[in-house]
Amino acid sequence: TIKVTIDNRQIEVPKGTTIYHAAKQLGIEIPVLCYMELEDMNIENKPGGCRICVVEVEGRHNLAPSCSTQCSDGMVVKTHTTRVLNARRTVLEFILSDHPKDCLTCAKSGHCELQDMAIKLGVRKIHNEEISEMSTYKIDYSPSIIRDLDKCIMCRRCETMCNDVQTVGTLSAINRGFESVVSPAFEMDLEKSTCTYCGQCVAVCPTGALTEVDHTTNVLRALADPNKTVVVQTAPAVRAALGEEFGLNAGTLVTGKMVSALRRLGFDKVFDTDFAADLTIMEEGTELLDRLTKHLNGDKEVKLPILTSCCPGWVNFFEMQFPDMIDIPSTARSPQQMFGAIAKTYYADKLNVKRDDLIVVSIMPCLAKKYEAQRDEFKVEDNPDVDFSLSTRELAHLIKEANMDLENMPDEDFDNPLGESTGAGVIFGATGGVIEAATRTAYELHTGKKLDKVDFEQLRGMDGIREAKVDFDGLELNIGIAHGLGNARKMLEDIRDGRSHFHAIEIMACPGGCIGGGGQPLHHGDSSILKKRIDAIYREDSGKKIRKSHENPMIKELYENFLGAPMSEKAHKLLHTHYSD
Ligand code: HC0
Ligand code: SF4
Repeated sequence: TIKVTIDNRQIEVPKGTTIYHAAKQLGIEIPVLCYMELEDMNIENKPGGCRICVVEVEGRHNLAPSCSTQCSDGMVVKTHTTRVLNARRTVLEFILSDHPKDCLTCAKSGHCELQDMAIKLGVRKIHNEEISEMSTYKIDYSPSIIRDLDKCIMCRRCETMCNDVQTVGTLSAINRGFESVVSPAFEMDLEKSTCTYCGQCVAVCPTGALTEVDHTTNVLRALADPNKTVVVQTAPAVRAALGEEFGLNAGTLVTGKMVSALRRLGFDKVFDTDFAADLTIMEEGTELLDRLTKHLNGDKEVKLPILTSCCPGWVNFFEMQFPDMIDIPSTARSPQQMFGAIAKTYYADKLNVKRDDLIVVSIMPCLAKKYEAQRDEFKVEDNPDVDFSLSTRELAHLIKEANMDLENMPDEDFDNPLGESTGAGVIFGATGGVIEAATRTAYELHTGKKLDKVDFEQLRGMDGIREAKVDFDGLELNIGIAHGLGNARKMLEDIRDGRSHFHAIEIMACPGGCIGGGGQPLHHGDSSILKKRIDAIYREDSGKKIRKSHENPMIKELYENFLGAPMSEKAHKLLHTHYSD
C-alpha cells in the first residue's frame, strides 16, 4: 500500500488506486462528468476528457484529472482550492459555450448532469460565449432513439456501454478536434446501423444528446378521442422502478398506485403485461418440452438449446450478428406482442369494437419495445397490435403533467380478464425470471407432479452468466442465463462452436434484465439500485396467491374458449413469429 494525503487527511490505499477513488474512501466526493463506473461489471469509463474532476497535486505544475491519475506514495492532494474551483468552472464554461441553451424545453431537463454541474459549480455567465463557435449536426431519428449531437459533450459513456458492455459496436468517436462526435460508422443513421435499440447508451447519457422517441402526445390524443377504446398494459419491471421518478426509494413497489394513476389518466382498461407473460410461458414452455422430447428421441433436425425470445433488443442482436443461428431461439412472441395480438382479436371481439378503434398502449422499461411494436410481422393490414409503447420515464411525465402525486394515490387492482397474472409473470422483469417461470410450468407439465417449492434460488443473482442444473424427476436440465449483450455473445459463440451443454438459455439484452432497461429511471450505472429493483420483483412474486403460469384462471379460460391448446394453429398464428437475417 501507499500513503496519500487528501485535504489534510491521510489514507493508505493499494498501489494503482486513482486519486478519485482514494478521496471517495475518505468520504470526499470529487465532482465528475464524463467518468462512470459499473462496479459489478468491472467496467470504467474514464476518457479523462472533461477535466471537471481536476485537483491540485503538491509539487506538480499542472492540475491533475483525479479520475485517471494514480496516487503515488507521499502524494499530497487538495481537491477544492480556489485554483481548482476556477479551473473547473472555466472548463465547464468551455463545454457550455458549445452547447445549445434550450434547457427549458430539453427532454433531459431536470435529469441532465450537465445542468446539475452548472448549478453545482455556480456558473452564472459563460465568458467569451459570443466569440465561440457552435458545432451543429442534423438530428437522427430512429424508431426508438433520438440522437441530437449538438448536445453531445464527448463523455464517451455511450461508447463504453455499446462497445464494452453490449459488444454491439455501433457507437465510436469519429473525426478530430472540434468536429469529433460519437456516431455509427460513416455518420450513418442509427436505423441503418447495427444498433439493437437496447437503450443502454440512452440510460447513461448525461445530457439530452441521446433520448427516447416520445409517444406521450400520441397517447394523450388517443385518450381524448371519444371514438377510441384505449387499453394499457404495464410491463413487470415498471412497477419496481416508477416510484423512483417521484422520489421514492429504489425498490419501492408501486403496482396499485400505478394502476390507479393510469385509470385517472383516462385509460378505459388497465391491464397487465404479466398476463401475457403467463401466456408466453405456456407457449415457450410447451415448445421447450416439445424440442427436448424430440431431441432426446434422437431427432437430429431438432436443435438445442432453446433460447428465450421475449427481449426485442436481444432479438435484434441475434438477427444482425448471428444470422446463421436464427432457428435456435423460441418462436414465441414477446409478452408485449402476445398481449397486443390477444387484445385486438379475443378482447376486441368480446367488446364488439373494431380493431381500428381499439388502441393498445404499453408501458415498458425498454426502448427496443418501441421498435418491436412497429415491426411489420406484428401488424394486420397496417394496423399494429401495439399502437404505442411508452417508457417508464414517459409514464412518469404523464402522471406529473396531470399533477398527480403517485405516492398518495390509492392502491387499485388491474382490470379483467387481461389483468390477471401470477408470480411467474412478475419475475420476467428480473434476469433469470423468465427461465424460472418456464421451469415452474415445464416441471409440472413434464413430471405430472406438484412442485413443493416454486422458488429456484439457483437461477437468481446478478452474475453476467449463470448456470444451474434442475432435476426434472430424473432428467437433468442444464439451464443457462445471460444478461447484457456481451454475455449473450459469449453464450452464442459457445453454441456455434459446439461447446454449449445447455438445454435452455434465457437471454436479456440489458444488465439486470428489464429492471435495468433503457427506458427506466436513470440509475447512472449504480448497480445497488438494480439489485433493489430485483428484490422488489421477487417480493411481488412471493406475495402472489398463484405463482405458476399454467394455474392462471384467465389463461386457462383463454385456451378453452379461444386458442385451443398451446402451439395450436391459432396460437401459432397469433402468438409466434419468425426471424429475419
Ligand atoms: Fe420485459 Fe417482457 S419482461 S421483455 O423484460 O418477456 O421490456 O418488464 O415487458 O414483452 O412480460 C421489458 C419487462 C416486458 C415483454 C414481459 C418479456
Ligand atoms: Fe449501442 Fe444499444 Fe445504444 Fe444501439 S441502443 S447504440 S446497441 S448501446
